[in-house]
Amino acid sequence: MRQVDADRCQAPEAYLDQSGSDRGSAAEDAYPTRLSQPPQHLWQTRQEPIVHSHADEGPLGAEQLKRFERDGFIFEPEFLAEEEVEVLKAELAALLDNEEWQGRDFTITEPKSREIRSIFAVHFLSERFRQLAEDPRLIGRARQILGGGVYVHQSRINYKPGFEGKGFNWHSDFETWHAEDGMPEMRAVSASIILTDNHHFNGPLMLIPGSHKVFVHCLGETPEDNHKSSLQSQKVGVPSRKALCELVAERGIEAPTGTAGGLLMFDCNTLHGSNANMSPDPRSNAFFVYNRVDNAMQAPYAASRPRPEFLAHRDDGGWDALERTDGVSH
Ligand SMILES: O=C(O)CCC(=O)C(=O)O
Repeated sequence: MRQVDADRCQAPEAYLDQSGSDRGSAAEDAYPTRLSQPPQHLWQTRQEPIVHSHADEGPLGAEQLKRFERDGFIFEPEFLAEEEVEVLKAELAALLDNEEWQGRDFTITEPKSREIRSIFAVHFLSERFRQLAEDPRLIGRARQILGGGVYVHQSRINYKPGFEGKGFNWHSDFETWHAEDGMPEMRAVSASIILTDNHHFNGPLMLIPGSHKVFVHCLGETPEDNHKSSLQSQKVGVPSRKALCELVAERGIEAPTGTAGGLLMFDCNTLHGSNANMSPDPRSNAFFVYNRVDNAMQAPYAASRPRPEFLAHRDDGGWDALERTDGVSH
């Protein structure tokens, strides 16, 4: 077990709201979070299985499934051919250049500049990214892990230009999707295609192996329209430092790296984050989140209203970039 600096493991006071009590719905909620008081336990055990089917169903082999079950992620280098990556890179460049998408709610800029940080709903904005989201190689992996039919709950590209791209705080995606979108259970998986080489210095994704097996309760109630600031810099829905210190001391941190075209599949509850890109090299990764069809969104578990649909698509669904979220034509 690694030594940790005890002072640094204290929860920052900013996360504590001393005024209120825990949310009323916590009693029925399998995964209470966004609490106003520190919980009795830092985390609870996950209730759902991690891998729902077997290697003989393919495409993942027994060893890969075993690692996914143990670590909460697997990385497959050189998953896409070079030519496929070149086409996707050109498509990303076209998305970034499209003036129609700039300033829209699904295009997120860095907190202190106009640099694009993320573009959401890319499988609706781009035919090529739609094809990628529906690629049988990805759908097959998601179906195998989740053991049933899936749909794309969310897609995004996180763009980290050299020197300028900022980091992402530690979080479990499931924590946010549960609290703010109403995802009931841990039956979702992310497929992240790395579109540029990811190396140690350009802010690759970092994950805490094994963290998907516990649900870390987060402190701090969800502010109104939290997504407007959290997608630039997440403050609520971040595990306490104490929880992070304990999990990292026991399980460490891994950052899969490789050339463009690699595929990272990670469980919806694996804790992850990333550093700023201080290198000259850009780092862009595309993410497709597959949710099992019987895990449709309910009312948010810890927010006053659901987030806009570009963050949480439905199974039945269309989404139109030319519609505002309030239904008014843009
Ligand atoms: O792209 C990254 O470096 C972090 C991504 C991430 O954590 C997220 O989008 O939830």
